[in-house]
Amino acid sequence: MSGKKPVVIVTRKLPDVVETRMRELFETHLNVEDKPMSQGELIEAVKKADVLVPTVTDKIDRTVLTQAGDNLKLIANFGTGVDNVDLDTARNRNIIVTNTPGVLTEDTADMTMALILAVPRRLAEGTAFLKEGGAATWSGWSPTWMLGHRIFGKRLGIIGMGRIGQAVARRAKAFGLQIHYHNRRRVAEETEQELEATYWESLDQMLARMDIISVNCPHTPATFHLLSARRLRLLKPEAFIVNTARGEVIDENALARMVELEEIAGAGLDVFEHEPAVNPKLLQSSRVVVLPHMGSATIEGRVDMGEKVIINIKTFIDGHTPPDRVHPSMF
Ligand code: 8YV
Repeated sequence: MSGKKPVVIVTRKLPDVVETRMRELFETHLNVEDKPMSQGELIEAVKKADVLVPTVTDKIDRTVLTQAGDNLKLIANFGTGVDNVDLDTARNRNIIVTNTPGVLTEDTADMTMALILAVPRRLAEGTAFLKEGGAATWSGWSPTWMLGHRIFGKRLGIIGMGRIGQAVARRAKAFGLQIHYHNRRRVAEETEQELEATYWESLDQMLARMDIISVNCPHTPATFHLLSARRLRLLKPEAFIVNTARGEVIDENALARMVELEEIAGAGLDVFEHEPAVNPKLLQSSRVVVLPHMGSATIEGRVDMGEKVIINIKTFIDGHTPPDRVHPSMF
């Protein structure tokens, strides 16, 4: 790559300021129409790119990677989760993978907290009532109408106590929730003390005792359907579940069935198992608040993510280890 600008193929439209800077630095191929690429188009891209910049909507699987040209040396993912990339095949082919950790932590934690508030307090139902005809017939305040559930004092069980999980815990603590968590590893004692967090080695035992569950772990082979039908049944029928991580962590069909049978009080979902498809049972239920994968969707967050992608590419091109290099063992 010496001398020549590297060919960087970006699979989706990124914020203007990010695209402009990328064009200054690299021979950048943009996707100005923002149409998600097919697997065939991704294969064409990896054949000619030195660097690929994919997003969560691109499956950079074994089939794609085994057809990559020898020039493909870096996959600079625009996103923190790298479950869209086959990390083992990338490593075997000496392709470095980077992600964008840290810069979307606070935005994603805000969205998680928004769902923790929205579902028990029936925010979406109230809005829908007024906007979808109810304003004309509403007879005014009533002492027993639209009652939700208090969150103050309730038990929040966080699955995955990494950066985002901890940022959720900080917010939830300020709202008077009691913090519980399950994680592969127990977090540092100071962190537990700061968050007044109780560690549960057994996920099953934690699930059975929580009022609200928040999923904040990455999707990996080990966390696929971590919340299986069996585990979902451990939840109290009055419990709520919130997921801003990855849909694949929950058995979505099992959850949809429980929602339908009213075996769970409600759910707040920003992510789905088969995105962009959403189980119709979840869409139909007034107990479920659904968002179209908006956790990190702030202009500030997306520009910061772009900046991280640029730094990772530039550092790599300059012959150094990119700051956000991902190793399969991290996930
Ligand atoms: C990103 C996300 O916007 O970073 C992540 O892991 O889930 C999203 O918020 C998306 O992944 C972009 O690729």
